[in-house]
Amino acid sequence: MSRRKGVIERRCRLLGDIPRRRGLTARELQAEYLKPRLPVVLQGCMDHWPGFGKWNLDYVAEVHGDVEVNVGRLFHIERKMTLRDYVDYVAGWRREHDDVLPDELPLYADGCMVSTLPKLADDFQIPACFTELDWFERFLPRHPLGQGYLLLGPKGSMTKLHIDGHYSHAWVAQFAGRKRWNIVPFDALKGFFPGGYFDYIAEWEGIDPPGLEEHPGVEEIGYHSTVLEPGEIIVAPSGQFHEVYNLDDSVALSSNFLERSNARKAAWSLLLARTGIRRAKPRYGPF
Ligand SMILES: O=C(O)CCC(=O)C(=O)O
Ligand SMILES: [Fe+2]
Repeated sequence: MSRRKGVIERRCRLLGDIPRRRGLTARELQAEYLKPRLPVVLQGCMDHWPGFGKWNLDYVAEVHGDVEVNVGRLFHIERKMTLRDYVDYVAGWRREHDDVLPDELPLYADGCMVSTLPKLADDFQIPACFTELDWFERFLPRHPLGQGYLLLGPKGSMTKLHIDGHYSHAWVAQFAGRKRWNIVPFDALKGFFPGGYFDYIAEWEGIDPPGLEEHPGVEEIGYHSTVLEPGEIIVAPSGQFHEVYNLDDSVALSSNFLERSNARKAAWSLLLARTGIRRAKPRYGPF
């Protein structure tokens, strides 16, 4: 089956896989990965979650079929559908496009706040290495970026190159299916954004940097890549561009967090957005 490849995977230089760690403490995560801004895959955190091995598209539709979710492509919300209708849509799309992916992307339900799905609430426990560090929970418990989101999509759905809002760190826990993750640090691409990070999230979120594809130095830009397997959690620290492809029908849970090493920049970013001086457009809505 043909597979889509984003601008990073097509044009940049693969540096290697993303390391896997088991039993990492909050302090180790902070010192070895968050502070130096290095991605990592955590293994073993989901082994005892009741939802791991149980959550898949059919299960979500079975327990919360009537809940309406936004669906769209490439960060543009196109409409609302019930989870039952969305899962039917996915099955239909997969029947039609099992072997060869069409140019058109399938609809992706990638912003479904998990708090709207109470029957899933007891099926996971956010790992202590995040909760012990997280400042959203402590200072902005209702901020949308700190909430958990379910990402549901068929094989062939994707998230275009982007960076997460307000200098936040992101984690994504994979329940079903696999995802290809390609990651490049902001510094490697900052030449494309004369206004810096804030301009990117304000103006360019989800859009491949203009000119990157044809840029003469593009082959020198290094990226890390991995296939995230069910039961694994990837951590993308603040300022990491990522493009993500669902290699199978996929169910994942994602959230963002702040801690000592990104909180100061995040606080400025949140403040500027709040005052309207700079208008950030992080991916999950108007905040
Ligand atoms: O899994 C995906 O499609 C993208 C996830 C992502 O970019 C995130 O949660 O920050
Ligand atoms: Fe992201």
